[in-house]
Amino acid sequence: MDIPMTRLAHMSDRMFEAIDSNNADYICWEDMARLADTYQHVFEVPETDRRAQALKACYRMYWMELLRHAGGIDRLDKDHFRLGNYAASVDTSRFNLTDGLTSAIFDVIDLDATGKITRDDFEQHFRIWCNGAPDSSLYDRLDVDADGYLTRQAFIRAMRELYFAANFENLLTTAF
Ligand SMILES: [Ca+2]
Ligand SMILES: [Ca+2]
Repeated sequence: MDIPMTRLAHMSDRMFEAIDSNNADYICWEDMARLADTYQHVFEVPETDRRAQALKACYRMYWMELLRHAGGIDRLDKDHFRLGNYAASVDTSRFNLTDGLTSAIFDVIDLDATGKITRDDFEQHFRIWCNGAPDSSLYDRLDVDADGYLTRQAFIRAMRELYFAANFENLLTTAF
């Protein structure tokens, strides 16, 4: 399948680089599991907390979906990862991949269960994926009502658009 260099492909490649933390040029389940562990560590979620377990279970489902779409292999290089993400994103027959995973991530970030995450929470999340803090204007744009918090819905919507928007800037201004 020939996949155009869409926003999703771009995000997939950035994700691949973050997940492939030992620069092996392929990722396996252990790499994905380590990512879930990183969330647990960064947000200081106890091992026994249901939300930490749910996040790992979601990553496991995500991994199984990627393998299913990539076809009979148990590790993924960057192209297969991109193909898997693309196929999984258009196939809603199993579960809504990004929303389910994003919601599990939100639960871990929102450890005090207020239903909202702060700028600090958001920036810690961002650092798991990127070197350094995000441009502070990103949070300002996501926190449309400027109350200092992102709700679950706003967070899920923001992640959805980061993945799928061909033109993230334009969509941000029209979607909220
Ligand atoms: Ca909170
Ligand atoms: Ca807000």
